[in-house]
Amino acid sequence: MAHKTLLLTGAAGALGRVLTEALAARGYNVRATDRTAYPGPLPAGVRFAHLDVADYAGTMRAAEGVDAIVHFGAVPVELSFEEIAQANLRGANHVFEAAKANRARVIFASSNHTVGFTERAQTIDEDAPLRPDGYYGVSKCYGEMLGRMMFDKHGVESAHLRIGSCIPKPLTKRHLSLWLSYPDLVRLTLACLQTPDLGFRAVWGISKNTRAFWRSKHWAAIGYAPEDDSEKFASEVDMTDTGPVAERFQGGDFCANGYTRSVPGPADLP
Ligand code: 15L
Repeated sequence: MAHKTLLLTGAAGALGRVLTEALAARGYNVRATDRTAYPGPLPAGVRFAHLDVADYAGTMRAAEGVDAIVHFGAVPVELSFEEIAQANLRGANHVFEAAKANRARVIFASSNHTVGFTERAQTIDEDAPLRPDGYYGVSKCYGEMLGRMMFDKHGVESAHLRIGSCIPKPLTKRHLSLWLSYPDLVRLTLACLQTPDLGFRAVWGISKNTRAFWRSKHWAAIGYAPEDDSEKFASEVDMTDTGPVAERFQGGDFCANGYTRSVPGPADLP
């Protein structure tokens, strides 16, 4: 099995737990880490250790001898720049330094908020311009640029999963376009671990949603074949939007959060 020994950061989070269980069940040797305790019993064969990725020495130690780092240990929402910088900028640096030292590949939890200020009416591929919708989105763009540099300069491979809304089922109109089911998250992560030549890629992280905002240039190449479609929940979701900014842009409420321009907004700039 390729890339068998894994360091998983953020293992105690919702997506981290899904991956801890799924990867261990498929025979990966998972070193699960987080800065908070793992809630509930650990899956058989998984070792858990406390790790804050803002700690350089701790991250280097935790990654000794691994084949891949599945990096989900980050602030997942908009917070102050200082809080985001500590976890998402420093943490990303430490993870990539550890990957470089161990010749490991990185599967990095990036986000739809790297392109949040893209209008919903547009269908884009992964080469569309970055349009982050806050410091959180900017931090994920930083992770992607760090991955680009680390590949060009040192040959460290990485996939940056631009995850949409990874929740058990879609709840809003926006989710219908951005939903990533838990089983598809696992399929996408496995594809990135198993593909022989990952190189550097930013990859959309959604299911095969009928109403997707995105089409992918990379899914076929890495062997990701999503199986779920949000459409089967369409009659159950809340179709009202939360305001003119949120409803106009793909990032939704993250775009509206702290927005000080007069509506409509940046798409009207020359
Ligand atoms: C994200 O990147 C966040 O981590 C998550 O909390 C959700 O807000 C998600 O995006 C989303 O846009 O639904």
